[in-house]
Formats: sequence, structure tokens, C-alpha cells
Amino acid sequence: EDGLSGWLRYARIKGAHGYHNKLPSAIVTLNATEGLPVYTAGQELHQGIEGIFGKKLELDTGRKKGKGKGKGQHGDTTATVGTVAAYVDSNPSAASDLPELVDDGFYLSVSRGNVLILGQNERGALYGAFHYLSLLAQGNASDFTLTSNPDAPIRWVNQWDNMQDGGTHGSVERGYGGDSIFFWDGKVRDDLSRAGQYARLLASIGLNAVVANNVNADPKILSPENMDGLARIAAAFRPYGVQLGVALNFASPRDLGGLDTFDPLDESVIEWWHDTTDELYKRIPDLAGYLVKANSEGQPGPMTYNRTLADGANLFARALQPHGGVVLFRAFVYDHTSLDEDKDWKADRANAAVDYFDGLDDKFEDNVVVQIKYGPIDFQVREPASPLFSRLIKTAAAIELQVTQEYLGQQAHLVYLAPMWKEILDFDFRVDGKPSRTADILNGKRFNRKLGGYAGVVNVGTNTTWLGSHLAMSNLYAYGRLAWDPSSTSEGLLAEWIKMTFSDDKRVLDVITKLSMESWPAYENYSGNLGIQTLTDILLGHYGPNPASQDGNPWGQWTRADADSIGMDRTVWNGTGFAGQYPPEVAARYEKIETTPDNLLLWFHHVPYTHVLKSGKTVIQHFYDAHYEGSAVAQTFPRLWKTLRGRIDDERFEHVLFRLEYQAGHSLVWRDSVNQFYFNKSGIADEKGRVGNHPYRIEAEDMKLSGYEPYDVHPFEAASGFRAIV
Ligand code: BDP
Repeated sequence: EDGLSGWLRYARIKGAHGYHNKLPSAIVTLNATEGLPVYTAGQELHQGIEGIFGKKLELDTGRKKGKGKGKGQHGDTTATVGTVAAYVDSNPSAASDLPELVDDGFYLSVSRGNVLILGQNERGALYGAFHYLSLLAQGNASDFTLTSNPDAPIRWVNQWDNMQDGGTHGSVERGYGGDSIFFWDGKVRDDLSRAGQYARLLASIGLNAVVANNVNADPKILSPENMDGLARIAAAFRPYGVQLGVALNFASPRDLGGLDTFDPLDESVIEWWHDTTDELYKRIPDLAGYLVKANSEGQPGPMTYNRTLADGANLFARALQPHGGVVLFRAFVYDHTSLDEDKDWKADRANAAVDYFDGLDDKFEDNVVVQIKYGPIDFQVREPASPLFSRLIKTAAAIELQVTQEYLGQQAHLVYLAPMWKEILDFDFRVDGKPSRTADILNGKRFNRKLGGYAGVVNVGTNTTWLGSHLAMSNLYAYGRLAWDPSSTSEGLLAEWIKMTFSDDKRVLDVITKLSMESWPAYENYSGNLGIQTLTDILLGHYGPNPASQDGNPWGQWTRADADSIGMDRTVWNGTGFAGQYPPEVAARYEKIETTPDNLLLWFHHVPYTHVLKSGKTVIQHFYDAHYEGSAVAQTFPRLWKTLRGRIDDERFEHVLFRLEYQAGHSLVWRDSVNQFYFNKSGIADEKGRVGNHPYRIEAEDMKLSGYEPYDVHPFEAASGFRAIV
């Protein structure tokens, strides 16, 4: 059990034989073409039912037409899978009984072993097959009918895979699961079998497109040779109905095409993008579209030529229109070099997205989707929902979530993210005083838009665990399932994933559920609470604790901590004005300390350490207590996990245990670093006498050392006594 098949293990369930009479005895695929999703659906059903129950079904892929509702010519029961169109073709009278399906939707009916799986398109049929198999894998073979439509059409994955040669062969930016499964040495890999396996996992949770190359895009991705390579990736995805998207470098016409400009309004540039897009579609007729990061973190963009972001996005949108593609244009636009809080204390990176998109709402082509990170800064442990969701009324929007846990422990810490994502998706912006949940803005319902949805930064790698940790895969599973149905519950998704990935053993279910559901609150408590964000090292790794690095640099978030007070004043009356970017009801709530929830207090307000929270504690005591509480929870993780020994295969048991033990230890480093740092700043002692006081510790530097030397640690708070050995 090395994790490679993720939740699609099709492992034999308990009492498998007892289910045999509830299962079909044959599978019929309607109008199946090898290499396309309906054909794949037949193969999956065959493989799945054999794996889960040990029953080998007859598989009939040659059938052109369906027969009767779920009944085949095979005597007894049949699983029929195909598109609605193929089914109705042979059963015209059945048309009126079938429910309304939108693109990618499916209808599933199970009745005493007769199974009918119909997709609105081929992809939908495959989704229906995977859904049926997921129920079977969880031991549910009962009769039911279900109509399932995706909540939103855009359900993409962004990989941040580099393709450069030189020192970064196949590296993945912010990837913690090994090298790129797509690129090596500046080219697309010859062996793309992992790309196919990845697409299979993604299709099983309803995800329909992958941008394989990094948003910090290399213009070489569009060289003829690499376009051929991209076509091979698209071919590896196609059996699973996953489409390929491509991330673009805005300066490609100059840097690859040899033009002397990349001005989006220049005729030669427009022509270059049209020709290049046509070239791509010649090779990949079902290309999903483009992803563009422009004028951000050093990337080129339209503003280089004093053009607007809409001019930039429309350039690609128009080139894509004849082919039906869409452009995901990122709202993560900010100019880090111009933010210098020493010179301008009102500078606030949180304001950037709304400021840059101001006045552009009616300027975008219809096939532009603005892709917005869930919070206004950058994938932090706690952020308010980005106000830009409430500011684009005519323009379609997608939310960018991050499965790869860049600031959230990087797969070395277990942090189950569905509860955090759901808080953002359920957030009500109260646009025009009416209910305006993020999820309803994304699916287009609130503002009457056709496009919109979800983009997840996933960053899997060649490691057989995909993400570097078995338990981190629950985040990928939850991401896909929430993009399909944001009303799914965090616990419900977890239970499905645990049963398929590990087992339906009650103890396994209880323990992994407990660990996972406690993990985000614990991480928030030991890494950075009250809205102060994740106090990681901000410049480099985004990993371990380094609260000092959060202040005084233009890249960073700002804690604005001094000897007496802490927090970022983002009010309109006295701060950076960010609170005023929300619709009035929400803005008024965040403007005042009394109505701002404690967990966002320091995001919106600058207060003395002695400020008393709604809980009755002071800010500083809350810091101390929370860091102790969070790390105490992490201490329980390995102990709990150990109770599963023998209930999970040894390979995964040991792999997870190693990480949980590491997390328990690292949570102490977090606890002590952050507490020590604010104790030093504020000079206010911990009421419980814990901070800075570790009488039970034996310091390594005090021991007799052989082959080791003591040294001063930087940042000082990362080691007790400020010293360590090397
Ligand atoms: C930051 C990452 C950086 C990405 C950037 C982005 O540190 O690697 O390139 O976001 O989303 O969080 O463009």
C-alpha cells in the first residue's frame, strides 16, 4: 500500500460475497470509443466490482445501443453506462422519464442489480460510474436513484510544475511530493503514465481540467516541441474527461516569438496570440483554455504598457473564442516592490486585488473568469473571504484554494482544510443587503452568470503518496467534492475518503476523523491566531516559525507588533481602509472591534496586548494559551494513531506515524518560538508561568559535546536559550 491508487483502491470489503446478488452480472457501455470516458467507465466498473467483491462481470463494449431500462441481453442484471443521447437514441420513450442534467451531470439508478448510469456527456457518464463505485467501496449496494449536477462548470486543478532545465529539472514550486509528473529537463516527460493515473483520481471526484505548468510560466512552454508534448499530456488525460489548460507568460510574443513588444493592444502581438492559440488547438482540439498570472511578483503583464488588466485578459479571451476556450485570469496582482510600510504605513497588500480590478467589471469578455485566492493575502491559516468576490458582478469568478499546504505545514503537518474552505464558501457578503454566499457567487446563481467555479493548487509529484503524505490526500478529495457540491459536509467527505482509502473499521474511522477535524484549529492555535495569520518565515520557505520576518518587508503580511500593541489596522476611519472594500453591512461589522470576531481581530485592528477579548482573556494571554493548547492537541496525534496499529497496513501506518510524531515535535517549536517572541516584545509574563521557563529541559549546548559546536540561532526565538548545536 504505497498510496498510488489514492482512494481508488477497490479493496475487497468485508462480507463481499454476500453482496453478489445485489450486483449486476454484466456491464454494457453505449457507443463507447476506446480512449474516451464512456469506455473508461466500463473498464472502471469491471475492475472496481472485481476488486471490491471478487465478482468478474462480463463487459460488452461493442454495443451500439442500449436496451430497456438497465436490462441487457445477458439474462439477468446489467449495468448500462453511456450518455443520455445514446440511451434515448435506442429508447426514445424513456426520454420523458429522465431528469434535467447540466454539462457533466449524471443520472444513476440502482434497482436489484440493474444499474443505469447516464451522463449528460461522456464525462458525466464516467462521473456516474465513479459515484456508483464509491458507494460500493463503502459497502453500500442498496437501491436508489440519484440525479447529480455539478454546482459550477469550472472545476480545475493548477499544478505549479516548472519545466526549466539547469538546476530545477522537473521541480514543482511549493510542491512537497517529489518531482513533476509532467516535465523534465525543459520538456514534457516521455513517460506520462502518472499523468493518466492523476487524471483518473481527479475524474473520480468530478474535477475536469488541469493546468500542468506553473503560473510563473516559462515562455518555452509554447515552443513547437513543447506544444507536441502538451498534446501528449492532453491525450493521457482524455480517457478520463480531464482537459488540459496552459499557463502563459505574458511576454511570450517578445521572449519566444521574437517581437519587440508584448503590448496587448499591438496588432502583431494580437496576431501572435491568435496564431499560437490556433496552433495549440490544432494539436489539442479539446484544450480547456489558459491561466494567466500577470503583473504580479515580477511577472510581465498589460500594465507594463499602461494597459488595464482587462486589456490583458481579453487578448487571450478573443484568441480562445473561436475554439470555445476560457481564460482564467488571476486576481493575485500586487506589486511588492512599491509597498514599503516604513514610507507609507497605509500600504496594504490586502487592498491590491480590489484596487487593481476597480472599474473593470464591465470590461471583460464573456469567456474570462477572474481567479481569486480565497483570502486577500495568500493562503494563510485564517483570512477573511476576499472582498473581490463581492465586487465583480458581471465578471465570472473562480475561487483559488490551495491543496498543497504552502503556509499550512507543507504536508509534514496534518491540516485538514475542508472546514476552512467551507467557512469561506459559506461566507455571506450581503451584496445589496441580500444573501450572497461565496459559493452562490461562484456558481453564477447570485449574479446570473454562466461561468465560474473552482481552481485548486494541488502540486502533486512523483512520490507514490502524490502529495508527500497519505493523510494530505483528504484535502484533494475534499477539494474536488466541494467543487462539485459545496454543501457537502467536512465530516461526511472525510468519512467517504477514510472508508475508501483505509477501511470502514469503526476505530479507523473515528481516529482519522478526530485527528483531521482537530487539525486545522490546532495548527491555527500553535502557528498564529486571532487573525495574525501563519507566522511562518515569510521570505523563503513559508514553513517554520519566524514572526519577526512578518514585519518590515514589502512582501510580507504585517503584524505591526511593537512593545505595546499588535495587529494591522485595516479600518476605514484610522487604518488602511481594507474593511471598506466589503459591502456596507460586512464593512460595518469589520470596522468595529466589538463586532469583529475574535478570530479576525488582529487582521482588522491594532490593539494593546492587554486588550480584553470577547472570551475575557487578554490578547497576549490568549496567544500564550492558544499556543499551548494547539500543541497539546498535536501531542495527542501520534498516540491516537498508534491505536490503529494492525488495523491499517504497516506501510502506511509507519509513514503516517513518522509524520505525526514530527508534527507533535514541531508544534512545540512553533509554540515556544511564537510565545517567546511576543514575550520578548511585550515584556508581559504568562499568567501560568510557562513561557520562557523550561526547567525540565536539558539544553544540548550545555552537554559535553563531541563533534558538535554551539551556535547562536537566528531567529533567536526558534531555540530555547537562543542557542543550538551544529
Ligand atoms: C505565493 C507562492 C508563490 C506563487 C504565488 C502565486 O509563494 O510560489 O508563485 O503565491 O500564487 O503564495 O502566484
